[in-house]
Amino acid sequence: MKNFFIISAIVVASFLYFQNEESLKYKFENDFLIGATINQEDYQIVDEDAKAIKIVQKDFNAVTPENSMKWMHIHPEFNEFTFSNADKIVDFAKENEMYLLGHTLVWHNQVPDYIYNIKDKSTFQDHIEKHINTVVKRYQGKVDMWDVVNEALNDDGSLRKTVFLDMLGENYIEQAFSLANNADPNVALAYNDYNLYKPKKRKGAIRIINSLKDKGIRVDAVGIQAHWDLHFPSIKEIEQTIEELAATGVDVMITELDITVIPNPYELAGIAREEFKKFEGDRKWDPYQDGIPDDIQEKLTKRYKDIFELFVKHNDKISRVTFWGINDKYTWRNDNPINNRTDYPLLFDREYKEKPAYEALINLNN
Ligand code: 9MR
Repeated sequence: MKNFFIISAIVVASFLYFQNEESLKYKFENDFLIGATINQEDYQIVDEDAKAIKIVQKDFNAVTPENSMKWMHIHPEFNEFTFSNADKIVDFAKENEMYLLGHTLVWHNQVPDYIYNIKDKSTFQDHIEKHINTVVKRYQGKVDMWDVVNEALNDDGSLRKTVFLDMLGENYIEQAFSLANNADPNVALAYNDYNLYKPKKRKGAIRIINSLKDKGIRVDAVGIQAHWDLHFPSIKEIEQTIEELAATGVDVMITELDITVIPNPYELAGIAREEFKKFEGDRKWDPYQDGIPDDIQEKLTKRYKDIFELFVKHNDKISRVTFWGINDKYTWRNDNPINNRTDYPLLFDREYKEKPAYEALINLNN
């Protein structure tokens, strides 16, 4: 009998402990969903990076496949789909009752080469239809929202020249949303882009959303990617972005948040990817190889605090905030555009430990 009471007490105590466990998803449960990405390439789902997976389970209630659902991975050949990695993430989201974002159906990047060899417009048209139908239908009832079109705009608000624009003309965006809607009328549909704090680009996004709506084509959300740095964009610019996008009537989501702390090679913009090779290992572009200095850590912490205070203030407009990655070890920032750098953009460090920015968010007044 005595043992029974001791065991029951332990069970109740652990239940209470885990209920109160520090966790971003509980912290912001009345504000918005909190997401992270899971990558397929060399870790996490494939190699079962257990530590990263534990973090996702403890702190997050939304997940985005960082690469596995992109065209080149899921539809690598004209007549071939490879679903295995995406399926693993879909199963993971289901087992853990997480919101799942499908990323992404139509994007000019990470498309397989065969796409460029389709010369006939009607074949191209049929093919994009097949792609959207197959992928969306496969994950019907499992994916909560699709990034239907990703990064269709130039910074000046005009449409980016892509293979989709070339082959289908300006209304490829409408076509993509209609096809996604026909494939699954219940899944939410989003337009996703970066640099939306730039007024001209933001206008372009608003134009896309309004024109879809005017034509009676369903669009439910807009994704602000949020690959930002310690200073830009300003809180004021971010606020204006959230307010103006929300005024279109669609949900606003922060879809790819990370804050780089190392120099952004803006001045190198425009040079070819291979040319960045010569900067690899150069301290000028990679100053914190031995660790993040205290003052930079403090700046990062303050930056995250300021940004989340703003998100909480607009919790009536923002329904999800997703980080682009889990910890600093595997962020895309380490390899873009210069390979092998040491960046610190996320809330968990290279040892999977919570950073001061994490604590600042857990202690935020919301
Ligand atoms: O994080 C992704 C990285 O692993 C890929 O190599 C890269 C390829 O372009 O894409 C990264 O994710 C991008 C996302 O899909 C769309 N917005 C920008 C993200 C960072 O580049």
